[in-house]
Amino acid sequence: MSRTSTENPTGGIAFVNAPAAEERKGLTKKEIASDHPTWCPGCGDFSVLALYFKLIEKRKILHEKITTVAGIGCSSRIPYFVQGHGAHYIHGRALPFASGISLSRPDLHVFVFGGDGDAFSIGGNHFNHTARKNIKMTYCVMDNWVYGLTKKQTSPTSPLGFKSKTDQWGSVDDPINPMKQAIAAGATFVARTTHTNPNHVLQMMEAAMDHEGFSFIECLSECVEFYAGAFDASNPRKGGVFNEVPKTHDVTDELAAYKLACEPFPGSFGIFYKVNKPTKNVKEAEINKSYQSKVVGLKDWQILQKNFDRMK
Ligand SMILES: Cc1ncc(C[n+]2csc(CCOP(=O)(O)OP(=O)(O)O)c2C)c(N)n1
Ligand code: SF4
Ligand SMILES: [Mg+2]
Repeated sequence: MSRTSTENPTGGIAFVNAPAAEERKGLTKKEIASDHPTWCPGCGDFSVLALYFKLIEKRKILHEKITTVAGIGCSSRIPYFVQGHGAHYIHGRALPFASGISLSRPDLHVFVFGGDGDAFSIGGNHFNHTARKNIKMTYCVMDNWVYGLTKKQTSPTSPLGFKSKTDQWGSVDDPINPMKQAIAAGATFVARTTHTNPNHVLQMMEAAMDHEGFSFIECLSECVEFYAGAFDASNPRKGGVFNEVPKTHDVTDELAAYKLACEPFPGSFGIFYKVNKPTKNVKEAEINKSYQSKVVGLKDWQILQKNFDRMK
């Protein structure tokens, strides 16, 4: 058994007497599954959670290398069901919280989960800004086209005519298109999947995790209680069609990605857009490094004083 030195660039936690990561076995589902999920039987969110466990198992991600963050909503309950570090945070505010984690601990895989309301209503501005800043994390939005937790209000992705407690005569507002929004906001990885195709969900999660930057996945996840059948047209077992992004699609072509995003439902599934750009994590680390070299030997209060003097 050896002592791990975590490659944490900011210093921080050292796991005394823990075996080195390479000597340790990956976690099993039993070790990472927490409370029994409290979702309604048949809810699409079960599938997303199961595939997240599979990802952790398959990629041998250790407890101290992963964190699971969410906002508020049925989908956002995920961190409760994962035996690991994470936070069930404030409605719509999962991304700023996750950004803090990512920027201070770039060695972690930061996974953020949430719903369409959490991501695109109350959290809409955070979505745009986290995407444009290209902060390294994976954001999986479990889109069920409705507010599930609060029992059926119209969400930003509910289609026109959707009858809910807030639109009793049917919604009259054009829904947002998460894929168009993610591309336009500047996300460097944009993918689409559906809970009814587990292999595909895992494939997208792996690709997103491996992306150096802000990776966004829209995962259709049916709310069987308040919007049953919403995604049948994308499910071959219900007479629908599941079309993958054509092999000829150039994922670095923003306009081509936009065209895919404009296809009528059920559209295509897969990676629409993926480009490499420097992350905020890297850019900030460079600034920190260069500043640290200028304040060698100074005490904290002296560094603060220097900053205040500069602001005069
Ligand atoms: C500041 C704030 N406003 C409103 C709420 C009430 N609220 C809780 S979850 C939710 C929407 C959930 O919808 P979504 O994000 O789509 O998640 P789902 O339950 O469908 O998975 C709302 C409006 C809240 N908890 N906090
Ligand atoms: S209300 Fe809908 S989204 Fe919430 S747990 Fe039940 S089926 Fe899932
Ligand atoms: Mg929802």
